[in-house]
Amino acid sequence: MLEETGLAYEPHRIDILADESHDPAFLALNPNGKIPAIYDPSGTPLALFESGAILLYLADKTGQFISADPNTRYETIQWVMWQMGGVGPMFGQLGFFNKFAGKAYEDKRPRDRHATESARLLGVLDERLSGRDWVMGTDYSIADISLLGWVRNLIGFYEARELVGFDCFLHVQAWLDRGLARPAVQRGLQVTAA
Ligand SMILES: N[C@@H](CCC(=O)N[C@@H](CS)C(=O)NCC(=O)O)C(=O)O
Repeated sequence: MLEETGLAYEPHRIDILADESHDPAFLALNPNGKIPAIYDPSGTPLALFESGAILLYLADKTGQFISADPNTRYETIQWVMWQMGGVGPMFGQLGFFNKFAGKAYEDKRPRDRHATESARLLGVLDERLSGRDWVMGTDYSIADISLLGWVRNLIGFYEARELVGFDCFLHVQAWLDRGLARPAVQRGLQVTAA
C-alpha cells in the first residue's frame, strides 16, 4: 500500500520467528504483538495496528484505492472485513497445521477442517472475480491489497496449493498473477525480502 500510494516511509523488519513482535518497543505500537503496525509522525502522530485499519487509514489519507462514492466505499470495506475475519485467520491456521508446529499432530481433522474452509473462501473470491479484474471491478482497491498477500502465501509459504485445490480457482489465479505483476507489489516484495 505504501508503494502503491507513493507515500514516503521507513520500513522496519520484525522477525516474528525470532519473536521480535513481542519486544517491548513493538508492543508499544501493537499490544497484540502481531505484524503489521505503522507509526505516522505527520500531523498528529498516530500508531496503528491491524492491516485493515492501516489500509483504510492510508486510503483516506491519500484519497487512493477506495472510492469516494459511499456505497462503493462500504462494499470495499466489506471485502476488507471479509479478509480480516475469514481469509486471514483461516489461511493462517491452515499454515500452522500444514507447515508449522501443527504439522506433527497425528489427528489431521483440524488441518482438513481449515483446508475445507479455506477452499470455500477461495470459491467465494473466485465467484466475485468472475468477469472482474479486481475485487471491486475495474478499480484496484484496498480489498485487493488486503487479500493478495494471504493468497500468495497460502500456495507459497504455507505450501497448501494442492490441499485447497487451488488450480480449480481460475479467476483467483488470474487475479493473483495480475496483482503480482504490479510494479508496486514487486517493489514491496523486495522491501520485505531485504
Ligand atoms: N488481523 C491481523 C493479523 C496479523 C497477523 O496474523 N500477523 C502474523 C503474521 S501474518 C504475526 O504477526 N504473527 C506473529 C505471532 O503471532 O507471534 C492483521 O491483519 O494485521
